[in-house]
Amino acid sequence: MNLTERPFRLDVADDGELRPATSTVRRRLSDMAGMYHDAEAERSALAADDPLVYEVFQYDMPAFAGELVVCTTVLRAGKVGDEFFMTKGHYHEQRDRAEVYYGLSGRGRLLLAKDGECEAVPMVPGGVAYVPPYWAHRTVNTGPEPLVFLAVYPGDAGHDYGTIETTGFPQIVLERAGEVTVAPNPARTR
Ligand code: PAN
Ligand code: ZN
Repeated sequence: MNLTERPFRLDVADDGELRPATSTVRRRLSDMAGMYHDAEAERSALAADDPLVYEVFQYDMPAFAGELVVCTTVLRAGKVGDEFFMTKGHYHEQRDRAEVYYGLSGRGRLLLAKDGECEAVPMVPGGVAYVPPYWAHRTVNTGPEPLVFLAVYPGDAGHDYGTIETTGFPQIVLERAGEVTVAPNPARTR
Protein backbone atom coordinates (compact mmCIF):
# COMPACT_ATOMS: atom_id res chain seq x y z
CA MET A 1 0.00 0.00 0.00
CA ASN A 2 1.28 3.47 -0.89
CA LEU A 3 1.09 6.71 1.05
CA THR A 4 -1.94 8.92 0.36
CA GLU A 5 -0.91 11.44 -2.29
CA ARG A 6 -3.87 13.77 -2.69
CA PRO A 7 -5.91 15.84 -0.19
CA PHE A 8 -9.52 14.82 0.34
CA ARG A 9 -12.49 15.64 2.52
CA LEU A 10 -14.97 13.60 4.46
CA ASP A 11 -18.35 14.57 5.89
CA VAL A 12 -20.09 13.59 9.10
CA ALA A 13 -23.84 13.19 8.56
CA ASP A 14 -26.33 14.37 11.19
CA ASP A 15 -26.67 10.80 12.47
CA GLY A 16 -22.88 10.50 12.89
CA GLU A 17 -22.19 8.40 9.82
CA LEU A 18 -18.85 9.26 8.16
CA ARG A 19 -19.20 9.69 4.40
CA PRO A 20 -17.59 8.17 2.57
CA ALA A 21 -16.53 5.31 4.85
CA THR A 22 -14.49 2.39 3.53
CA SER A 23 -15.39 0.05 6.39
CA THR A 24 -18.22 -0.14 8.90
CA VAL A 25 -18.28 -2.20 12.08
CA ARG A 26 -21.57 -2.93 13.88
CA ARG A 27 -21.34 -4.48 17.31
CA ARG A 28 -24.29 -6.11 19.02
CA LEU A 29 -24.34 -7.23 22.63
CA SER A 30 -23.50 -10.77 21.47
CA ASP A 31 -20.25 -9.41 19.99
CA MET A 32 -19.10 -8.34 23.45
CA ALA A 33 -20.40 -11.22 25.56
CA GLY A 34 -19.04 -11.35 29.10
CA MET A 35 -18.03 -7.70 29.26
CA TYR A 36 -20.91 -6.35 31.40
CA HIS A 37 -20.78 -7.08 35.11
CA ASP A 38 -24.36 -8.39 35.46
CA ALA A 39 -24.35 -11.77 33.72
CA GLU A 40 -28.08 -12.38 34.32
CA ALA A 41 -29.05 -8.99 32.81
CA GLU A 42 -26.80 -9.76 29.85
CA ARG A 43 -28.49 -13.15 29.31
CA SER A 44 -31.98 -11.64 29.29
CA ALA A 45 -30.97 -8.80 26.93
CA LEU A 46 -29.41 -11.36 24.57
CA ALA A 47 -32.51 -13.54 24.69
CA ALA A 48 -34.84 -10.56 24.14
CA ASP A 49 -33.34 -8.85 21.09
CA ASP A 50 -29.50 -8.82 21.16
CA PRO A 51 -29.41 -5.01 20.84
CA LEU A 52 -27.16 -3.07 18.48
CA VAL A 53 -24.73 -1.29 20.83
CA TYR A 54 -22.51 0.71 18.47
CA GLU A 55 -21.34 1.36 14.93
CA VAL A 56 -17.95 2.57 13.70
CA PHE A 57 -17.66 4.27 10.30
CA GLN A 58 -14.04 4.39 9.19
CA TYR A 59 -11.99 5.73 6.33
CA ASP A 60 -9.21 3.15 6.18
CA MET A 61 -5.67 4.32 5.52
CA PRO A 62 -2.37 2.69 4.65
CA ALA A 63 -0.77 1.22 7.78
CA PHE A 64 2.01 3.76 8.15
CA ALA A 65 2.83 5.91 11.19
CA GLY A 66 2.65 9.06 9.06
CA GLU A 67 -0.95 8.43 7.98
CA LEU A 68 -4.01 9.23 10.11
CA VAL A 69 -7.13 7.07 10.27
CA VAL A 70 -10.38 9.03 10.69
CA CYS A 71 -13.53 7.38 12.01
CA THR A 72 -16.76 8.13 13.81
CA THR A 73 -18.46 6.04 16.48
CA VAL A 74 -22.20 6.07 17.14
CA LEU A 75 -22.75 4.47 20.55
CA ARG A 76 -26.42 3.83 21.33
CA ALA A 77 -28.14 4.82 24.55
CA GLY A 78 -28.99 1.88 26.77
CA LYS A 79 -27.95 -0.28 29.69
CA VAL A 80 -27.32 -3.91 30.53
CA GLY A 81 -28.81 -4.08 34.00
CA ASP A 82 -27.47 -0.91 35.66
CA GLU A 83 -24.36 -0.63 33.44
CA PHE A 84 -24.39 1.84 30.56
CA PHE A 85 -23.75 0.73 26.97
CA MET A 86 -20.05 0.90 26.12
CA THR A 87 -17.51 -0.02 23.46
CA LYS A 88 -15.38 -3.15 23.78
CA GLY A 89 -12.30 -1.09 24.50
CA HIS A 90 -8.74 -1.84 23.44
CA TYR A 91 -5.07 -1.06 23.60
CA HIS A 92 -3.39 -0.12 20.38
CA GLU A 93 -1.42 -3.07 19.07
CA GLN A 94 1.51 -0.67 18.83
CA ARG A 95 1.24 0.49 22.42
CA ASP A 96 2.97 3.84 21.88
CA ARG A 97 0.36 5.15 19.45
CA ALA A 98 -1.91 7.96 20.75
CA GLU A 99 -5.40 9.03 19.64
CA VAL A 100 -7.67 12.09 19.73
CA TYR A 101 -11.44 11.90 20.35
CA TYR A 102 -13.73 14.82 19.51
CA GLY A 103 -17.28 14.79 20.91
CA LEU A 104 -19.98 15.53 18.31
CA SER A 105 -23.22 14.79 20.19
CA GLY A 106 -24.51 13.02 23.26
CA ARG A 107 -22.77 12.59 26.60
CA GLY A 108 -20.61 10.00 28.20
CA ARG A 109 -17.26 9.05 29.63
CA LEU A 110 -13.99 7.98 28.12
CA LEU A 111 -12.46 5.36 30.42
CA LEU A 112 -8.67 5.14 30.20
CA ALA A 113 -6.57 2.48 31.90
CA LYS A 114 -2.87 1.79 32.34
CA ASP A 115 -1.08 -0.40 34.93
CA GLY A 116 -4.21 -0.72 37.11
CA GLU A 117 -4.76 3.03 37.10
CA CYS A 118 -8.03 4.33 35.60
CA GLU A 119 -9.39 7.73 34.60
CA ALA A 120 -12.88 8.71 33.45
CA VAL A 121 -12.83 11.75 31.17
CA PRO A 122 -16.20 13.41 30.37
CA MET A 123 -17.24 13.27 26.70
CA VAL A 124 -19.36 16.26 25.64
CA PRO A 125 -20.14 17.89 22.28
CA GLY A 126 -17.14 20.05 21.33
CA GLY A 127 -14.88 18.40 23.91
CA VAL A 128 -11.52 16.99 22.88
CA ALA A 129 -10.15 14.01 24.81
CA TYR A 130 -6.57 12.84 24.39
CA VAL A 131 -5.67 9.16 24.65
CA PRO A 132 -1.97 9.07 25.49
CA PRO A 133 0.31 6.29 24.24
CA TYR A 134 0.06 3.06 26.31
CA TRP A 135 -3.47 3.72 27.69
CA ALA A 136 -6.36 1.33 27.00
CA HIS A 137 -9.56 3.19 26.09
CA ARG A 138 -13.31 2.54 26.13
CA THR A 139 -16.26 4.93 25.75
CA VAL A 140 -19.51 4.75 27.71
CA ASN A 141 -22.82 6.45 26.78
CA THR A 142 -24.34 7.87 29.97
CA GLY A 143 -27.14 9.88 28.32
CA PRO A 144 -30.50 9.34 26.61
CA GLU A 145 -29.18 10.13 23.08
CA PRO A 146 -26.55 8.35 20.97
CA LEU A 147 -22.98 9.33 21.92
CA VAL A 148 -21.28 10.34 18.67
CA PHE A 149 -17.59 11.16 18.41
CA LEU A 150 -14.84 11.43 15.85
CA ALA A 151 -11.50 9.71 16.41
CA VAL A 152 -8.13 10.19 14.71
CA TYR A 153 -5.19 7.80 15.20
CA PRO A 154 -2.00 6.75 13.39
CA GLY A 155 -2.37 4.43 10.43
CA ASP A 156 -0.14 1.74 11.94
CA ALA A 157 -1.68 1.73 15.48
CA GLY A 158 -3.65 -1.53 15.18
CA HIS A 159 -6.07 -2.83 17.82
CA ASP A 160 -5.49 -5.31 20.64
CA TYR A 161 -8.91 -6.40 21.99
CA GLY A 162 -7.73 -9.63 23.61
CA THR A 163 -6.05 -8.02 26.62
CA ILE A 164 -9.23 -6.16 27.66
CA GLU A 165 -11.38 -9.24 26.94
CA THR A 166 -9.22 -11.07 29.47
CA THR A 167 -8.56 -8.41 32.10
CA GLY A 168 -11.53 -5.99 31.80
CA PHE A 169 -11.24 -2.34 32.87
CA PRO A 170 -10.49 -1.40 36.50
CA GLN A 171 -13.67 0.71 36.57
CA ILE A 172 -17.23 0.45 35.23
CA VAL A 173 -19.91 3.12 34.73
CA LEU A 174 -23.34 2.50 36.30
CA GLU A 175 -26.59 4.23 37.08
CA ARG A 176 -27.09 4.22 40.84
CA ALA A 177 -30.08 6.01 42.40
CA GLY A 178 -30.48 7.92 39.14
CA GLU A 179 -26.85 9.12 39.18
CA VAL A 180 -24.02 8.32 36.78
CA THR A 181 -21.50 6.49 38.97
CA VAL A 182 -17.97 5.36 38.17
CA ALA A 183 -17.28 2.34 40.38
CA PRO A 184 -14.55 -0.29 40.80
CA ASN A 185 -15.14 -3.26 38.51
CA PRO A 186 -16.47 -6.09 40.70
CA ALA A 187 -16.04 -9.71 39.77
CA ARG A 188 -18.79 -10.59 37.33
CA THR A 189 -22.03 -10.83 39.34
CA ARG A 190 -25.05 -13.25 39.36
C1 PAN B 1 -12.15 4.11 18.17
C2 PAN B 1 -12.84 2.77 18.52
C3 PAN B 1 -14.36 2.80 18.42
C4 PAN B 1 -15.00 1.47 18.83
O1 PAN B 1 -12.35 4.42 16.84
O2 PAN B 1 -12.32 1.78 17.69
O3 PAN B 1 -14.87 3.80 19.25
O4 PAN B 1 -14.46 0.94 20.00
P1 PAN B 1 -13.73 -0.49 20.01
O5 PAN B 1 -12.69 -0.42 18.91
O6 PAN B 1 -13.10 -0.58 21.35
O7 PAN B 1 -14.74 -1.53 19.72
C5 PAN B 1 -10.67 3.92 18.50
O8 PAN B 1 -10.28 4.07 19.63
N1 PAN B 1 -9.87 3.53 17.50
O9 PAN B 1 -8.55 3.32 17.72
ZN1 ZN C 1 -8.09 3.41 19.76
